[in-house]
This record gives sequence, C-alpha cells and structure tokens, in this order.
Amino acid sequence: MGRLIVVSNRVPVPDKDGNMPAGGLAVAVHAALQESGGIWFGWSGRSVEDNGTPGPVEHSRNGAIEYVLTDLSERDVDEYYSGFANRVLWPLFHCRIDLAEYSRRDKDGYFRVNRMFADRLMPLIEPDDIIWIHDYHLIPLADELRRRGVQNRIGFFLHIPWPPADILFATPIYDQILKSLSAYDLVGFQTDHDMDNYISCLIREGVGDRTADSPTAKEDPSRAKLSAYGRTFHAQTFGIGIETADFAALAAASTDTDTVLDMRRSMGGRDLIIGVDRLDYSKGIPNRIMAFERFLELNPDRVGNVTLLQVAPPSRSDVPEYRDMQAEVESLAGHVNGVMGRIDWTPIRYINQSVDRNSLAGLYREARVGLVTPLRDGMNLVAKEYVAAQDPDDPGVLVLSRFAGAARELKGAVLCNPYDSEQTARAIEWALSMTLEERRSRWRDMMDYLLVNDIQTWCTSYLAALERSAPPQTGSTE
Ligand code: GDG
Repeated sequence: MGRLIVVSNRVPVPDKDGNMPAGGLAVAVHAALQESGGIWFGWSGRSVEDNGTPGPVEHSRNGAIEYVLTDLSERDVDEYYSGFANRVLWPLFHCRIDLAEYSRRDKDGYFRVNRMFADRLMPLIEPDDIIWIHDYHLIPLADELRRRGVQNRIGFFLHIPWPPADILFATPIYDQILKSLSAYDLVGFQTDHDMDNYISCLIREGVGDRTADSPTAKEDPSRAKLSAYGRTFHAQTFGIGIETADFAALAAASTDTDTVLDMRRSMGGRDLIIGVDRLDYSKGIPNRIMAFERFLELNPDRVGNVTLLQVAPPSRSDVPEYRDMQAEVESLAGHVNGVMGRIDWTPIRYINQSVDRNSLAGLYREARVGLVTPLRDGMNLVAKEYVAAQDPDDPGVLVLSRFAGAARELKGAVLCNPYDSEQTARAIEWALSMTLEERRSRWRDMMDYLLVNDIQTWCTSYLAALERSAPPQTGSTE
C-alpha cells in the first residue's frame, strides 16, 4: 500500500508532548497512518475573519504522520459547517426533515469549502497514495479531486445513517449529493440498512444499480458493486467499533476515581441507570426521560430505589435547535424530579457537562443498566463502551434503541422502540430484574463480538477493501 491520506472535518492532533487524543477512531487511524506513513488533513477548528483568502496551511509532524490543517473563515464556518452540514445534512440523514433548513447560501458555502479543501490537498497527493475521506461534511470532495485530475483510489466512510429515498429527496440538491458519492471507489456505511437505503435512492432516481457481477442483496447485504453516473464503484458496510480490550481495562481500573467514589457513596446502595450522549436531538434524551418517568409510574416498588444519571455534554450550541433542546431536557428532568422525587432521593441526575474518560468508564461499570435510546444513530459507541466496561462476573444490561446502528450487531441487548415510552419502561424493568445467569450470557455474546470487531479491525478491513476496490478510473462524474 502507498501512503495514506485521511481527510476529516476536524483532525485529532496530538498535544505538544505527542500524546494522542483519546477515542478509538483517532487511535486506530493514527496507527494506520504510522504504519503506511501519511497525512491527516482537515479544518484546524479555528475561524478567521473573512478577507477573501483562507490563510496559510499549517503543517506539523508526529513520526510518520504529517498533519495539515487549514483555518476557515467565519463565513465558511457559518455556511459550510453550522449551516449546510449541521442544519441540512445532519437533520435530514437522521430523518428530521422538519429541522432541515435549506438555503442556497449555505449550500454554496458547503461546495465552496469542499473546493478549497480539494485545492489545498492537490499539491500533497502522490500517485500511489490512497485517500480516505470521512463523513457528511465532505461528500463532494472526491468529485472535486477527480475534476482536478486525481486518479488515486479514494474511499468515503459515512459515520451517520443514510436516510430512506423519500427523505433524501426532500432536499433540493439530493441529486448532487448522490452524484458526488459515485466519484469514490468505495463508499462505506455503518449498517446494511444504510447501504440498502443508499442503493434504493440510486434505483428510485434511475441513475444507478448493482452491476451484473455484483452480489445481490439476498446473497450478501453487506457488499455491492455499483454502476452510477458513468462510474463503477463499491459499497460495503463496516460497523465502527471501539478499542474494546483497552476500554475494558480502563473501566476495571477506574472503579475508585473520585467521581465514581462520590457517585457510589451518594447512591447508598440504590440501582444506577446511565445515559451518556452529546446533547443532540438524534439521541432521544427527552423520550428517554419520559420513558423513565413511565417506568417509575408502572413500578412503584422502584420509586426511591433507582436513579437515572444522564450525562449530556453540550454540543453545537450555535445552532438554535440545540439550545431549544437543552431547555427542553432541563425542564423535563426538573418535572420528573419535582413530581416523583423525595426529600432523600432525586430520580434523575442530569449533568450538562463532559465527564473525564476514566470516570466515564468507571460509571458505566457501576451502572446496572446502560440506557441507550437514540431516535436514530449511525452506530452509537456509547452502547459498545457500556458493554466493554462491565464486570464479567456481574455485568449490567444494555437497553438499546432498535434505531441505533449498534442494534444490528449487539444481539445480547434488550431492544426497545424509543418512541414507545411504555415499551421502553418495560425494557428497563426487565433489565433491572434479569437473573445473573442471563445477564452473563447476554454480556458474553456481546463482548466476544466486540473483542473481534474492534476499531482496529474496522480500520484495517476498510483499508483492505479500498485497496481491493475497482482500478482507478479517470474523470469526474460530469
Ligand atoms: C457519530 C455518529 C457513530 C460522550 N459524552 C462524554 C464522552 N462522550 C463520548 C462517548 C463516545 C462518543 O463521545 C460519542 O460517540 P457516539 O457514537 O455515541 O455518537 P456521535 O458523537 O454522534 O458520533 C455515531 C460515531 O460518529 C462513530 O462513527 O457511532 O452514530 O453519530 O465515545 O464516550 N466522553 C467523555 N466525557 C463525556 O461526557 N470523556
């Protein structure tokens, strides 16, 4: 394999002492980059006043990896990032057409920044390099590179779900989105449902389909060879994993951090249920709080004996829907605590701040139930982290939304429909009353799966598939 060039909206750059940022994706991709040598390119996270030029590119090096960062202008951040990526693509791909606010201005900003990324990447690319582009911010990037003559293998991985055709078609430029993806050699999805939705969009639009020599959906729902917009390329599923063994060890070693000790002491032997999510409407936090209230109503013997700890660090607070949601969650949690609470017991502890990684791992292990109930989620790594963190002798139970990508993999979870608070309430009760034998057997199944399908496997299998993908073709999708 030649060098690897990874492109993502944000780049996890090591600190000045060379320490890697925590988090599985950063660690696994860094490992792949160190092995082959390469470049990680993306936005620095800084915005500068708009004076017509994007400013200089910043280079730094760590071993065999070169980090190349570009600033964005305030206008770019507003239109490309907060605008089109986070107010059109994110809601749409999470099936929230009602929250998608399309504007031509933001769409132009999105394509402008992708063109700027392509211009800045061009001088860095050598003929044998393999290019791996991440996520919905950068869908048009391969097409922009092809227009500039790049013939290298280029892969894309979508971290979020792909929506059903009728939802995608609600955005005025859905055809440009579809067309852009066909410039890649390999398009990676989290689950077979996402890939199936994507192929259905091509078929419904009459622009592409599986090739005659592709496996059919029945033969293999995880792999397809496609022809669309005059190009032949591959689509495949690669459910993202975590650094399972390391996270399990971290949790086992984090049972007595100050935060975990304080938590245990204050619980006084009550059962803990944990929810951990960026404060995002896709995560279904309001539905979860309502389901927990229903659970208490249906199970009076649990009143006073179970606490839900909801950790929800703020996210994208420059987008109005996120600020509204923060107010909604505070009000709902306050309502449940006011109506159901007692002098010596608060049903919901809501923390609108980030918890350090060690304590998070220890808290997962402390909790009898991991309550992971997104309304829609590409994968959901919290579900996997909760499983990895459990004590093998006395594991807790994962209650998981059927609409998380992780539900396609974690067969030992208690699945629920987060829109149905009655059913979610029953799932919580079932989880709390499950026998040790059943808990162990469900946990073992999931843990064995996660140990094999960890983030390293995800990274190496994606890159191996990209290496095997169609021989480079010339030309863009024009
Ligand atoms: C996107 C897709 C897909 C959260 N709170 C704290 C904290 N976290 C960490 C978790 C976990 C990560 O953030 C969240 O990952 P998720 O996968 O759950 O969700 P997204 O951020 O929406 O990620 C998703 C993922 O990309 C990967 O492809 O699975 O579907 O939406 O690692 O632990 N970490 C710490 N303190 C917190 O308070 N330390």
